[in-house]
Amino acid sequence: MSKQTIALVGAPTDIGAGHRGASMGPEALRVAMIGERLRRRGFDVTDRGNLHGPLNPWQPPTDGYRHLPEVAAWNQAVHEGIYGELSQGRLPIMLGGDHCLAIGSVSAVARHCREQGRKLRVLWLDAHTDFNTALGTPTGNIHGMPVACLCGNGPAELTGIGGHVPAVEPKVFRQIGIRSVDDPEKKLVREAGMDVFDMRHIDEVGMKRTMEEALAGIDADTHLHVSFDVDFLDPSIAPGVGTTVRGGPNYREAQLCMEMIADTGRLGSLDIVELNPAYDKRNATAKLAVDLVESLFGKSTLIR
Ligand code: B3U
Ligand code: MN
Ligand code: MN
Repeated sequence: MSKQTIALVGAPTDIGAGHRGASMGPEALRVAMIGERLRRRGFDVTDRGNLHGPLNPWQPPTDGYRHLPEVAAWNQAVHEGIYGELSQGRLPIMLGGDHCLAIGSVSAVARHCREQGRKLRVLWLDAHTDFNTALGTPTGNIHGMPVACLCGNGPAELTGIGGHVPAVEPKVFRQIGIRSVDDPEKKLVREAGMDVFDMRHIDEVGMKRTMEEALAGIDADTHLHVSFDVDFLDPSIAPGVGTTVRGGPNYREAQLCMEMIADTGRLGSLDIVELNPAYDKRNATAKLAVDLVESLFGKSTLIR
């Protein structure tokens, strides 16, 4: 069998975030040698460079959304970029950028799966459920809304990306690491029947059982997409994000999470988002993210 080709696709923007700096994420991941590390693991890695989109005008929200036209333009570019890589048989890694960009990437993966007749499972590793709408958002920041938009609850400019509304059903998601949800958002998450493995659950049953539950039902026909918001991690190990929330997975829990995903052999695409070098310490969070991505792609300390 020929080597699996991984395509790195940079999306250098903080257009959906409440803090500036996630736009520097792709370069920080490159500096942390994401390409070389994966190549060393035996993958054929091509860096496709960066996508392009509008500058961040840094305006207040209008009608509950900040930068809606610019967010739509970026997501259109991400959708096309990621869909193109999947169509070529490559495994895309989107180097974000803030989490609003998952509207483009996940809709592209969903479109690819529909065309290939494959099932989709999305693991949403995050401190937040990102299920806000214009009515409930405390900020207007669209990085708090991508899951809602993907499920068809959002403005037409975003729900329509990829041409299939909704892009996905709530049941494809498994959200892991959740510990910050706004009250109106909580109600929507409950109504949608979203599968949420929050930190309370991880504390009670442990990461091993949590991941067994989140990965249950995955088979040879499943495309697994991982949307890795770096604020998933505890801020003591990952300070380089805009919105830190304490009480996240520690280093060992995060490694186990990635290793158990790798063990399925079904990983088909990945987002790395919300890495913010402006808040980082000597690129430590980028290095940690790359370390975890290596585990996600099969690096293991197992001797047995
Ligand atoms: N739920 C809050 C905060 C937030 C969501 N995602 C991030 N922050 N990164 C909001 O603004 O929607
Ligand atoms: Mn997020
Ligand atoms: Mn988050």
